[in-house]
Amino acid sequence: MYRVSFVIPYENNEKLERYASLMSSLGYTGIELGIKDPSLLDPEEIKDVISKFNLVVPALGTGRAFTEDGISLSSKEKSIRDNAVKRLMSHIELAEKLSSMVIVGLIRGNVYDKEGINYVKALLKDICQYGKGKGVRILLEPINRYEVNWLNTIEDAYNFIREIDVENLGLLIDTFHMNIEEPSLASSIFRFKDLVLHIHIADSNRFYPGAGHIDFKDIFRILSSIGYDGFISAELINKPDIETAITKTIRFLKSIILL
Ligand code: LER
Ligand code: MN
Repeated sequence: MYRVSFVIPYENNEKLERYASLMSSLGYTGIELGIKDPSLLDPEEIKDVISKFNLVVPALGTGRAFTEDGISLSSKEKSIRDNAVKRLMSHIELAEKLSSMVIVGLIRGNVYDKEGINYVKALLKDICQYGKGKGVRILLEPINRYEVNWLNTIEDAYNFIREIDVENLGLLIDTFHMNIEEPSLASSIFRFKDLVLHIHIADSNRFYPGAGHIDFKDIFRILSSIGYDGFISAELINKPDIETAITKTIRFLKSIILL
């Protein structure tokens, strides 16, 4: 039995309620939120909507801080790095209230030299310590080379986590990125299983599962063999529209696994 969630970029409570209602009626148990700046939101209002539909928020996405506000942990400018830390701390504060994990994906930024890598290493360690004090786990996500220029493979992210050496930092693996970067999706999951805390699914074209050529049956076989008990969270290009993507995803999953 897997718990399934769907990633939505949070815009307002009205839309959140609409998507939460649809997801809950279809059998989702989680809704993952991509939030640009949590300090601008009322956590209690979000909590109310989520619990009304018996959903939980397995993870909070932070990438919009990079794509929309241009802030990153690797920036050469100290004020931008400080902003990235501040932003991630506010994600952690919201995550504490929602019992979520916090994703560090694009917000790490691109690196061009050793200095950039060292900034991220030191700041991520601080962020993890802050999360630890609040009982929040942090997820480092390997992302494909066309979106960010380092930590593209699971192996690279795994080794980086080992170097940082804090207990509340794990891996978020994403089938879309894996399809570009990994030699074999199933073997990579198996090799790095001890740090896998969360999974994003999308098909090879980033549309809903079943729309491309990723072998999801093979992925679920390996997840079952390693005893993965986290969420399966769909993060998609929502075409032709989000309602269709939400519906087709869970229909496909129900056709290949027990939900
Ligand atoms: C974030 O989870 C991700 O996978 C990136 O591709 C940014 O969208
Ligand atoms: Mn992802």
